[in-house]
Amino acid sequence: MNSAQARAIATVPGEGGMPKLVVVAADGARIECYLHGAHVTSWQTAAREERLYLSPRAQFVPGGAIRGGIPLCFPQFADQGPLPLHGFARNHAWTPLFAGRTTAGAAEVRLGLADSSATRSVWPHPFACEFVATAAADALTVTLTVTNTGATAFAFTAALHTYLRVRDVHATVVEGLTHARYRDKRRGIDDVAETAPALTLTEPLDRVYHTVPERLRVREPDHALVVRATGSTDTVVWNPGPPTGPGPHDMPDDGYRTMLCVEAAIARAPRTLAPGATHALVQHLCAATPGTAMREPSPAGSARPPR
Ligand code: TA6
Repeated sequence: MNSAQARAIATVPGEGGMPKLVVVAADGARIECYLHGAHVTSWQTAAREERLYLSPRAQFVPGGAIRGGIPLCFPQFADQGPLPLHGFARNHAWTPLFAGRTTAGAAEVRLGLADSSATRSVWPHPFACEFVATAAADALTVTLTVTNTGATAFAFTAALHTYLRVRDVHATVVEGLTHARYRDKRRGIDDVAETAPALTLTEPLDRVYHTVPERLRVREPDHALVVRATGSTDTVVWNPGPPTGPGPHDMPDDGYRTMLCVEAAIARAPRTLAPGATHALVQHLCAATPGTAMREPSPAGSARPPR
């Protein structure tokens, strides 16, 4: 894409004057996505219900990370390597490739990031990433596609670090993890089997589940969300709980009460990509009625199937 085409994609000034894409589907579902980090900061269903948590103290500064929404972690998950926490993708400005409606009327944004002298100075690999977010009705699909554009293989870890908005995390449970094995980062234990029929969040939690079913359900008393992931090997469940000392500067002390991260990740073992190879990490979120059985989320009316 040339710069004239990039200019044709309309952005609006967001927080801190940073450009963002705002797209509304034919049915009213809505996505906001900053070019900075290709960071989705808001997803509203067609019923105009916001389903992502964005910290009221989130910082919008070049080079920084936005607290909430869907941070993209690439080419490193967390502190699993020499790069800054969660890699550099969330701290770079991405190029807008598309913002508008699909032929099916869904709201869609598409952005790209390729290696540059800045990325090569910390991670010496040619790559191309594409991020697509598509919303319609009660569903959102997000896809991070990574291609090795170089001549030698590289390995990476990654995550769609989704911050779900919940009414009260203490009244929220995650269903579907029973028997999955996990590493508990807070307790320093590894490869433990989940025994709870439903994971409660009455305490701070930081776990990487590595034998997970494709589908989970986040259930609240009057809300539910089905989360389905493909192309991931791990599911991260994180809630920091109340700060025990001075809290993070970009989140209120009680912010943990209304957020829960459920992340589609490649975390436990890096994924190796041969020259020319591509890998797609996909997360589908679908709002559901709490009492109903888990059902397959629709691919958010996307004109293209997730790759
Ligand atoms: O994905 C969970 C996690 O790795 C936690 O261990 C916690 O550190 C978190 O991410 C937050 O990362 P951030 O850099 O956004 O503060």
